[in-house]
Amino acid sequence: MQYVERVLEQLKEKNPNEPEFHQAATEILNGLRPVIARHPEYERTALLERFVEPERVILFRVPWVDDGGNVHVNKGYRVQFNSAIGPYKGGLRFHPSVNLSIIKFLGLEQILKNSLTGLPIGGGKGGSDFDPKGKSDGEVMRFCQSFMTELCRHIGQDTDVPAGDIGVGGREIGYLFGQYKRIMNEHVGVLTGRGLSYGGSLARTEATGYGLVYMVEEALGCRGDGFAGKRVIVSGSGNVAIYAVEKAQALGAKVVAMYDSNGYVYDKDGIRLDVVKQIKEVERGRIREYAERVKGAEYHEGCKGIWSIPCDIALPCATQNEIDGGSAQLLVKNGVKYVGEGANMPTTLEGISVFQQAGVVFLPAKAANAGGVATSALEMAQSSSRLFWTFEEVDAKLKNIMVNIYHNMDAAAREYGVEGDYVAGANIAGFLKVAEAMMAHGIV
Ligand code: NDP
Ligand code: 2IT
Repeated sequence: MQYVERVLEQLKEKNPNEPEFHQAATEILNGLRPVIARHPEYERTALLERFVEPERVILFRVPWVDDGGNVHVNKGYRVQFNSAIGPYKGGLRFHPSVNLSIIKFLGLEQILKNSLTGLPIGGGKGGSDFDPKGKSDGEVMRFCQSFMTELCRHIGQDTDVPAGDIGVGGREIGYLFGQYKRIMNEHVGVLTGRGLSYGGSLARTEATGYGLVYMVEEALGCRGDGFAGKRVIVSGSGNVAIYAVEKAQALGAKVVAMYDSNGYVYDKDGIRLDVVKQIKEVERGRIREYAERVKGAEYHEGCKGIWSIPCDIALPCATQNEIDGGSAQLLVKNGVKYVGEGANMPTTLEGISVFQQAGVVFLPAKAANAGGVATSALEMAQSSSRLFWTFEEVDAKLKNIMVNIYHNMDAAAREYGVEGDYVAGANIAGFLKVAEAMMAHGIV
């Protein structure tokens, strides 16, 4: 049996009931076939077997007390996946769906994404099945304090540097940081996405969404095109989605739809982002309220219908597997030309193949959403030098990184005989550096 098949088979056997992890590993290892063919030493040193096995998995109890005095217990996770090229780096997700499979798929993706940024960061991910939705600030604070009371012994500015992800934004990072500082007695860059008053970086809030649009802009530009006048759909209405809309609109696109987990809004006149920000960032409300406030806008229950709206560019920015094969076919039928993944693994394997077969320019998550973690690494650089850069400086570095990632994955795809296949190109370009470092370190 071929090496890639054997590793995937063993992975499924050893890690049953982890469908998201299987999916991410399948996508990655399939993309790496041309690399494996050129490097027989990888099989001899069981490089892929080591690559898909986390260096460390930490599972812990998170007890906390709600406002009514009731005691709750959640699960806490930190998967320290790969530290070959730098300290573990990756977000924390607080969402009721969180389980080991989801954290492992995110961690595996993160290794290659972080490598693609060109900055010295390894891969990790963590989180909890805690749901911040509907909780008071006090409840969220007590949960974060309990979570960090255990996590603090496993992380550090040179060991593992968490950040935000779904359900973890500025508020949560503040509470987590406060508890870390209190227990460890050190004010260091152990988390990124920090507030500007305590060591955060300008443009980190905007970075993932802006970075996504910078990459799509580069892909458009290389084909003699641009965002101006394009119809765009952005799924989600959280951090990544909001700043993707902001930058796409600034470049002249018309964003016509967004959603949250209850349903989507369609605004034929173009989404009014000030209204979305007020609902989501200030009031922590639901997207349905948009249609109550903006004349001519429609609200539809359920998420899937968003993909039936005709568009030129689709930017899935909510969660994994939000575009399945059927939704991809609908998008293609309605004329989509570019798909840029803001969320992690938002397209199923079937969906990816539908897009690629139809000639859609498909920009995979680990490349297209790398702007967030890249700017986190810029935050780490600023913290350790005790110097802070202007918004314009950080934004210019971010743009440069996104353009470089685009060209690196494009070049890797060409070099390995899969021109235009950016899924393979991103996997290859990200993997080569990690593999080289792992080979240099011996069997560890
Ligand atoms: P937020 O929590 O800010 O927003 C998440 C958005 O996605 C919300 O609108 C949420 O709706 C929606 N959503 C979540 N789960 C589902 C679901 N099961 N079905 C439909 N909608 C859902 O998170 P982020 O914007 O930070 O993250 C979004 C995606 O981007 C994730 O995949 C994350 O991993 C990825 N990402 C984030 C980065 C960052 O810097 N923040 C960096 C790179 C990738 P609701 O409010 O109803 O739950
Ligand atoms: O998926 C991701 O890249 C993130 N959630 C951001 C991670 C980070 O460390 O900034």
